[in-house]
Amino acid sequence: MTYFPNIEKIVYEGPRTKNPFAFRHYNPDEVVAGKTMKEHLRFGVAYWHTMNQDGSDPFGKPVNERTWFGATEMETAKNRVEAFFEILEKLNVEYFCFHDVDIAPEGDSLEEFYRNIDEITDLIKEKMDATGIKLLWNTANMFSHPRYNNGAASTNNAEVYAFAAAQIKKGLDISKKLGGENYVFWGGREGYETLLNTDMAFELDNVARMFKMAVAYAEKIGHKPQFLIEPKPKEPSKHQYDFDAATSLQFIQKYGLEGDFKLNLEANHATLAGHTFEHELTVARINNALGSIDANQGDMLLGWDTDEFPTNLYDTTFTMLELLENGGIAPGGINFDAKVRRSSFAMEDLLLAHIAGMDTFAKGLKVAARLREDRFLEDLKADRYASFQSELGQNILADKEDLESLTNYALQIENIELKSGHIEMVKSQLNDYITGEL
Ligand code: XUL
Ligand code: CO
Repeated sequence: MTYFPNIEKIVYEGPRTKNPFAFRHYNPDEVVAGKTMKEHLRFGVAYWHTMNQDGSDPFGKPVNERTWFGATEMETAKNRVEAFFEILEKLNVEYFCFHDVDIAPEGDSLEEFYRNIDEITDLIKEKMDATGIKLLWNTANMFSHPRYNNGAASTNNAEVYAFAAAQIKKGLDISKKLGGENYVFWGGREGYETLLNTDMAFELDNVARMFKMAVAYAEKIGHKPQFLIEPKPKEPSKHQYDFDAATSLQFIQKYGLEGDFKLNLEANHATLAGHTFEHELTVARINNALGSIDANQGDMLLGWDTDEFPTNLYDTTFTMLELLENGGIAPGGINFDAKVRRSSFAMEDLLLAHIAGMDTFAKGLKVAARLREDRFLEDLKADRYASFQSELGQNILADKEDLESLTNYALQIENIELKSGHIEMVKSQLNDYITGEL
């Protein structure tokens, strides 16, 4: 059975190819900056956007043409696995990610949900074994069901808290079964609407308590994936507790979770928080917490999470600069948390959209590697901070100065010479790197 009979496995044909079902930049085994592109990029496909999106929006009915619907929900779920692995194989990606509810119907009870998950993960495991494709991360969807109206780990209802724990436990069991390399917590409903009825300290303590239970259970079953918190400032919660990288790091540090948790950063979540993605990546990197990324892009004119496929070369270049500076992203990866636009409703768009994202990242990697080879930003920064190479600067950095000694120095200064940053020139040179002229 094939769901994409007219599409062959996507291969690299170079930037001049006219074939839309070919990579123009992503050449998996090509070595860039000492590693293959495949090793650098560790691409993952998101089950939810690829297999579960129907193209509907608050104003319109489903539009996506999909051929995997069966007579029952379980039949559809099984067909989806089949189609999903065909997509993964044809795209030549190594990884995938899913929520529990993406892969199996919830049924009428927790037991039924567990049974469905077991049956579907058996199938997924077979496919993984046959293809060598691996699980980047899974997670529990603790935000769609009405029971999570007031949060999951931050709920006001102890029974809802128990239900969330049961979903996480199962999530870790299947992570073990499938050899998941990471496990993600995105707290869609972990936040609040108004402080009139919310005890913030109580809720945050409970979220940390849940995370610690997850770590303890992972240790108990002998399978400890890298745990990741995925920050997002708003939507669906008005005030989300994991607002951005800095807020999430403060939470991780307050509750002593540094050893077990890093961050899964998403581009569109960064822009919703009023940051560039590279800002978020840097905050995580300098705190040794850059775990994995959800690759997508937002729309400057819209105020919500549009989850578009990443096609902006500047953004992917800046992202890859950070990943290279981080020494790579493993055991994390680049997961396309992105969905095709409502107008891209054809089956083949699922492949074309991923090809676009993969090529944009591959090209961004090449540009970033060239920038690093030429020490373009390194030299720029070295020049900008050059005054700290002076005797005074070196003394400050060696903690040899204090307020009194610096005051004595300052009293002798007649004229401070400031240097121009020439930032417009820098941006123009960067354009030449992006267009390939430098
Ligand atoms: C929501 C989002 C999620 C997480 C996983 O904005 O990004 O899909 O990545 O729950
Ligand atoms: Co995400």
